[in-house]
Amino acid sequence: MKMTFRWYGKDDPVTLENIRQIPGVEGVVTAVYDVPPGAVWPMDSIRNLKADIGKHGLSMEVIESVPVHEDIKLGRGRCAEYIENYKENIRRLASVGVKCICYNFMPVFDWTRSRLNQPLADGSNALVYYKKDVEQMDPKKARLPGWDTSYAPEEISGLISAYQKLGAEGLWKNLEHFILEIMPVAKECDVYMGIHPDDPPWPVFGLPRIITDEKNIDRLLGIYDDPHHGLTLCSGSLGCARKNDIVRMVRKYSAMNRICFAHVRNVKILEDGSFEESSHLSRDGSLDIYEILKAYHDTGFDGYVRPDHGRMIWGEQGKPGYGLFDRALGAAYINGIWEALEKENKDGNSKENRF
Ligand code: DNO
Repeated sequence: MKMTFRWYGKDDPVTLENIRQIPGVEGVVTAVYDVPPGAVWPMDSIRNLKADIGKHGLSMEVIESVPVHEDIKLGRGRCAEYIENYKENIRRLASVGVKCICYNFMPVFDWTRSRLNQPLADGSNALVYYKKDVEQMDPKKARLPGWDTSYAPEEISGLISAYQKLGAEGLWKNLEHFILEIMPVAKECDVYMGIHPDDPPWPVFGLPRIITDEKNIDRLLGIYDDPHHGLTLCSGSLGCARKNDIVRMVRKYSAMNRICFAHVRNVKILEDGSFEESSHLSRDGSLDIYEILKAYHDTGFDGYVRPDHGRMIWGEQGKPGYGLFDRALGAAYINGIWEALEKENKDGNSKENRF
């Protein structure tokens, strides 16, 4: 397991100096942020990013994300050109030593929450998804930080109706086309592509969502049978649906070598199926983080891991979900469990390391 930490580049209030001081963190997970979705990333930007990170003693082996343009997901417009650009980005990133790329195939909106700073009982603030709020939300007006802000409200309505027409099967068809196009390039470059599950894993605002459960993940992996075509297994995204047994999924897909990147976080599922993001600690949420990490350990997981969203604690102001303190506590907690697992199982697993 290689511990990493997400960093949003020079504008991130969390600095590389901060990240370097978190015990056990070897690398950052980042992206070139000033290029619109679909475009080729300038080689200079990629090299400068890597150099900056390297100066701080950290590696840049994971990119999150290379965004997939809506034309690719909708199979229309400049889809073919954007797919070629995507391949070029894979080649460029591989040329500087990137080994894993995270992406998602969610229509229009990435992760969706209804409140970004809901006070919890302990006085911290967290991201929450209250079903009642979401029913009242107008996706054309709301703006959340995970969402691509390059669309005007009029464009959003058009996109929403295009996806409603496309439906889930249409989206599958376009995902299959995308995977079959990019995977031979990724394989040749020895880059592991890890698709991020839909967050939350159910349709939102009437838009189809397909990377949602074990059945669909089996279907997804069947599209191209190679470990380079894999998952960013996000425990909190899949885990906010009660039907998903995360420990079982980790055990299964990690044993198959189909997880290249692990996002570890906890969520507390409420009675009506709403959820609040909690601290990483097992007892604070609905997921058993010890059992999840044990499943990774038992299956010889050698991929990248990062603590995921944190609450805002100790008065920190920052990017929702991505402050320093609570995520650093998450990293320390994961490190602690992992060390215990390593020491209790000294014989380890004899799998060959990929990374
Ligand atoms: C949320 C993140 C996601 C993820 C993308 C991957 O905090 O995990 O936004 O980066 O879905 O493309």
